Amino acid sequence: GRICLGSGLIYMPAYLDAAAQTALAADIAQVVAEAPWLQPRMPHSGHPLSVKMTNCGALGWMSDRDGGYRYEAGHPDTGRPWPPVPPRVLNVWRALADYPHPPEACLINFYDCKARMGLHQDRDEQDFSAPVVSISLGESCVFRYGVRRADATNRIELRSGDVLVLGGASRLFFHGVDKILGGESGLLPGGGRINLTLRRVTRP
Ligand code: MD3
Ligand code: FE
Repeated sequence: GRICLGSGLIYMPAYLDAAAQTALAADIAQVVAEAPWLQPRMPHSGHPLSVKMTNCGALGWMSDRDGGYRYEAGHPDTGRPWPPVPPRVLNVWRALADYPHPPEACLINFYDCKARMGLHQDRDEQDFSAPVVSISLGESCVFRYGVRRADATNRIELRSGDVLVLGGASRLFFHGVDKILGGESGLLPGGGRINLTLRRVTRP
């Protein structure tokens, strides 16, 4: 099913079946072996975010105390370029993004049972005309979004295999992850939740 939640936000519950989720989890494990998890930090304060992150694709999102939020072409510790986006991940973008160019960035977020992500906008990209495509794997979470920071927000539960497409006006919605829901997903060996966000960074 394809559920329109308004303003270009499309929710596709169970877009990936169990076999596709297993295959994607293996693809991501391979990326993480080449590009180990990073602890992102808030600009200026250096306060750590509760999620761990890594990337694949030409550009990867990162944040540290001195450099702030930005995209970089390689992993800060290994000095190597980010691994390529796995073909199975690119297929999801091709099928759903309705955008004639490939994504440049695939941010991989890892949430343990206590991690969360505060309400924010994604605006470190130069091109907001491209959608963001988000793929959820592992434990479920409570995802929250709203048009403006002060507005009433909507909550949906995102489960393993669900996909969101944030196009049109929803591209600049405020959003966050309130809570990881204790799980029986069993997809990820140590538990937890992984989210992939596919993005265009530069104008084509
Ligand atoms: C709504 N990640 O990495 S994905 C992020 O589950 C991020 O890890 C969350 O927010 C996560 O920036 C949410 C869903 C998502 C991604 C981008 C959006 C929702 C969005 C951009 C605009 C509006
Ligand atoms: Fe975001």
